[in-house]
Amino acid sequence: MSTLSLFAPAPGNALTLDEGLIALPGLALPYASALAQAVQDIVQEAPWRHMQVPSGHRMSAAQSSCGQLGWISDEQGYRYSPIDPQSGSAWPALPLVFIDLLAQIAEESGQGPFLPDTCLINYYDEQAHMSLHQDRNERDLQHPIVSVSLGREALFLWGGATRKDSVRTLRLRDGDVLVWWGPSRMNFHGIRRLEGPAHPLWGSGRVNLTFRRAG
Ligand code: MD3
Ligand code: FE
Repeated sequence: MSTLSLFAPAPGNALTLDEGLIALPGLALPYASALAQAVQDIVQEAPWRHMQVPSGHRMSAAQSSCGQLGWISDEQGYRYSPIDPQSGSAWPALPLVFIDLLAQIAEESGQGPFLPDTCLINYYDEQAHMSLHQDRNERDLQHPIVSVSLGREALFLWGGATRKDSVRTLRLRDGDVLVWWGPSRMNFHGIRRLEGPAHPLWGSGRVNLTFRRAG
């Protein structure tokens, strides 16, 4: 009897890095200027803010959201909300370039079409990081999460199913797309720091888009 591999071969430029983790290096590069314009438009409507976490600490990464829902954290806890508490109105819609990019990601990853209802946008400056955590506030944890890295490189921390598991590092570069599903979807992860030179569009910062189906 032979053991079947759980690592299904993915088409095109897709690399399978782990069980449930597909990388599409540089896939978003052709969209760079349209993505930068779209993020600029979103943060005009829903400005960057440093949210508090329930412990009372302030996040070092600045955040915004678009889509039907947006990510909120405060002393009350973590949740998704259809209203941006800062403006009292709905979040900006997902811009067309995000939808176009998602369609290409679906095609290149070999995953089915993915219909997110939110995109969380994180902004990291020189000082920002994101501690090791799991993402578990989405209603149905079976849906994949798609992340898109823009701007300066970052050292990504990628752990396992429990906090005790060993943590590996992965350098996330401008335009890199990762699709997290299955077991990888629940893995601990974080951002240690930014690295490398400034970026022509984003300067010394880094932006990360995470597309989620949260509701
Ligand atoms: C693995 N963001 O927003 S992107 C987050 O670069 C978050 O801003 C980081 O972790 C960032 O929650 C990491 C890669 C990523 C995003 C979401 C994941 C990896 C993930 C959700 C589940 C598992
Ligand atoms: Fe996360």
